[in-house]
Amino acid sequence: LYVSLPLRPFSKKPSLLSSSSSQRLKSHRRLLADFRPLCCLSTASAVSSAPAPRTANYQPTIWDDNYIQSLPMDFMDERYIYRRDMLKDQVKGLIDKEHDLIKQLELVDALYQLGLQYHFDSEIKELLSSISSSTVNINNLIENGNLHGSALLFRLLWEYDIDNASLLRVNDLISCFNKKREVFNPYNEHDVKGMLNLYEASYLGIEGEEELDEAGKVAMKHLIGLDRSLLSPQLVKEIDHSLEIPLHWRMQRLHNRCFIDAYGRREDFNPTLLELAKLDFNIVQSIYKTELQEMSMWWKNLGLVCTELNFIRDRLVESYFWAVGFTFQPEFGRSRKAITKIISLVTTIDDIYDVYGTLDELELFTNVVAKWEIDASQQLPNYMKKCLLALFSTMNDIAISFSMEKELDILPCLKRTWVDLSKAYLVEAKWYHKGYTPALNEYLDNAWVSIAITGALIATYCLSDDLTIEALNDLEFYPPIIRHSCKLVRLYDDLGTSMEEIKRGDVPKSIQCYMNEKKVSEHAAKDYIKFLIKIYWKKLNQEHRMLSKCLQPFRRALLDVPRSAQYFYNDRDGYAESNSETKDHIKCVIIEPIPF
Ligand code: 0FV
Ligand code: MN
Ligand code: MN
Ligand code: MN
Ligand code: MN
Repeated sequence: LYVSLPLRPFSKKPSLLSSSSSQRLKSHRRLLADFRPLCCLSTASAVSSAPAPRTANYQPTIWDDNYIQSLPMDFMDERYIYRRDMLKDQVKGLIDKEHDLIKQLELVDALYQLGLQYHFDSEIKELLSSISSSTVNINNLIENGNLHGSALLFRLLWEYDIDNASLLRVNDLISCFNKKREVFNPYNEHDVKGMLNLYEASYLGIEGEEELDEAGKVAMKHLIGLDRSLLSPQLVKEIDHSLEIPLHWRMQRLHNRCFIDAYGRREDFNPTLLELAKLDFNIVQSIYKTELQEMSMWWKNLGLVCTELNFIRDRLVESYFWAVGFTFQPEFGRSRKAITKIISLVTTIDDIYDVYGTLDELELFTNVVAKWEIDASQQLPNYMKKCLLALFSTMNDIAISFSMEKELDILPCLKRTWVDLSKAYLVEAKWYHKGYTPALNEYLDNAWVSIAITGALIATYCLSDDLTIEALNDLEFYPPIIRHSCKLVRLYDDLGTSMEEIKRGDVPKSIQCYMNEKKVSEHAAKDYIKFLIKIYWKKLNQEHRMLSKCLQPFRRALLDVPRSAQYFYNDRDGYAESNSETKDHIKCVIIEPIPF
């Protein structure tokens, strides 16, 4: 079985980038690879005269499968579940018993930040609805200038998706703020918490809500200027954390883990709530470990890394962590597992397009994905066949096991995302080979697809327990809310990864496109991208407010995905560089239980 690889001439690229030494290096690697005339299907990697491989020199995974398989499942035991259920009943009692408006709101906020909200969905929704539909309550908050209460309520209504029924509007919040700002007392913790909540609430704004923006900026100034020595150390920590990254932008599970510690340091913490939070976190973590073990086994058996695809990023555990970022509630294991598989395959295919494939091969590959038939892959090199086989069979498996449960065929939808993705990848590959630098808008029109989030988002939609035939037929490819969410991830990814990508030899990313288009410095371009990120968050917020009836796990994922992206791509490529802060994040969410 021999496949001949097409010979490619060494093309000189007239681009802005072609002068860089790294670019020449990549071309040189490709040139060397071009001299490989024949490749034995079964022993390709063993050929002793094999040319220098095309590679990005990604480090191997730091997570050994043996290690994953031997993780202890400390909290699977019945007695923990029993204890948790007892604590849950006690907390329901707490919610019932509390009648002070501000204390009710603070309790609901603590439940949210501790990651316990999913146990008390109906109780909390009922409580918040009754609070927010009472004219007396709202008037009291506004007229008394209770900024802490009104900003907290505003944020909670958003988080629990009940803002439609609410009497509290942005205008009320602003008028409350205007009352308060005259008499703000920086030595009073209640006032300071009010500023903090207003600052947090300002991130929930949409385009056109300039007053909320302005109020948020004023609140930020107040928070920065506070005399920290006069506040409780715990409040200072929470303020500094918020100034670094607001609540609305945080990755949920990671925040829950941090907040459990923070809550335990508060002077007025509730011991029942804290015990429940720790125990529940550890129980859910054990579920994650079981899922991760299954995924690690799947990836190992798929065996892509041990073949001639050994140039790819081997990032199964990081992909699973991404999946937790999409959806963290324990009952969504099916989605998490599908997302993990999709992201691992996306990573593989992205590396084929960005690092290894030649343009001719990539065109063929794109066509085979569009046909979705393994038979069509005859002219392809072996490494591509292996990848396509893995792709088709994994997607088939996901769709078949779902159809056995729900009698709905989601395969066409999954397929569609791969076809669109590979086309977007090919566009970038062509740009790269031509040495073409698009304008920022032209780049983004393609790059929101090539960031490769659509597949996992559509899977989240399709694999929902509540999926109906109507919902499946209504699925659009792709509504603005998906585009905004993807665009945010793309912009975060470019901020974190494009410096290395350009050195390695890759298509110009948003920063470089903007630099080239506007003839500005890298620093100015990065500032512009950060500004765009704020705009896209507002667009996403707006679409999110309008989409209240949609399948819930999907609707939440649309926000949670860009949130997670920030943690991966915070000034570096924390996905490819697995030995970064990402490792600590994975440890605290998936590996290490919270000590009691
Ligand atoms: C992005 O890699 C990345 F992390 C991938 C493809 C894994 C899964 C993707 C997400 C869940 C975002 P890279 O920076 O190489 O992607 P681009 O598109 O810039 O080549
Ligand atoms: Mn890439
Ligand atoms: Mn790419
Ligand atoms: Mn990138
Ligand atoms: Mn952190």
